[in-house]
Amino acid sequence: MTNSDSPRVCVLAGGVGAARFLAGLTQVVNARSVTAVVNVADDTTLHGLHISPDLDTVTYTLAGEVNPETGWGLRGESWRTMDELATLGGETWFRLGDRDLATHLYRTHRLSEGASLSEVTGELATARNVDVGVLPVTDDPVRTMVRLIDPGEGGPDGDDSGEVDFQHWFVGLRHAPAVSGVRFDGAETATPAPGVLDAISSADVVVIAPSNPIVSVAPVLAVPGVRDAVTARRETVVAVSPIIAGEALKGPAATLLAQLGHEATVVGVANLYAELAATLVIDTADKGLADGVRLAGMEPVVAPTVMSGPPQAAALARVALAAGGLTP
Ligand code: FO1
Repeated sequence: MTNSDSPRVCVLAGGVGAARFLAGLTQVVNARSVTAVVNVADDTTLHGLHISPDLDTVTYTLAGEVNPETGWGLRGESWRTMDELATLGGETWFRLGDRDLATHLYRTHRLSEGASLSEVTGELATARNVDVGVLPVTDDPVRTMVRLIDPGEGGPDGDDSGEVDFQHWFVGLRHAPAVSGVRFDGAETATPAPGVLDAISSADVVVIAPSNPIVSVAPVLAVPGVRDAVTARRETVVAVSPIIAGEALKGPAATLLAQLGHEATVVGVANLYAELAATLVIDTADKGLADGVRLAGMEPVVAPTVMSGPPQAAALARVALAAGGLTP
């Protein structure tokens, strides 16, 4: 398919689930007509390096270089730098592989030269021959802060506020402590990165990827202008539920939904997305909840949603596009 006759698709993306969906989508439509608008609120600074886990997960997956076991990081990774750092007594709780480190060195250096995060992201994607447009939702710093119900004595990292940044909770504390709230520090004053609002408005279909609604999709929508741009074209916005039979395939989405007072089912997801998207793709395991989704204000489309491999991811992409009125 040439670029000109390929439908334009914009995907609001978090990490692993979104990356697999995008890889499926590029089997169905021309990669050059796809734009991923990616969460940056998981970004963190370690060893003086700017780390953007979701941007890297999307880019590595589309490049065919992602570690297939973890879904993040690079395949064929080695850990000599981490081993050496451990010998020095350095911080090794967040594992940065030797190959992966090159990305963080490159990004941090270019940012220090004055390049924007979106420019650097484009350079990293081009270097890996990724044709999908990979855009951070914003070039400004936005960080997910997680409030813990019981931060323990003195709180995590000696901070008695009870709040930690996303990676300290997710990786450092293995997302074990219960959560009473999340906020997206910096979101109110952030502006969408160049091309983000246009990608959302001009796409034939917008897909909200099967990512965590609370800590992956919400921080994308929290950047001023993004939610409005999505809502304005609601009829051709399709969300794919990351919750299947009350569980997330990966990560703490179901637990977080429940802890923050939402129903940890496709109906809970529909309650969160009804204002933004006309259609919710739910797994066949949840077909009994289709009426509940409809009552929440979204049209349910029942299909297999587990992306166990490239054919399943491509099939899910086809379902999402058809739900948005496209038949590629
Ligand atoms: N996840 C882990 O569970 N442990 C890690 O040590 C870890 C390191 C890491 C390094 C680079 C990167 O891009 C991602 C990494 N992740 C790690 C994954 C990441 O924390 C989360 O999967 C995402 O932020 C959630 O979308």
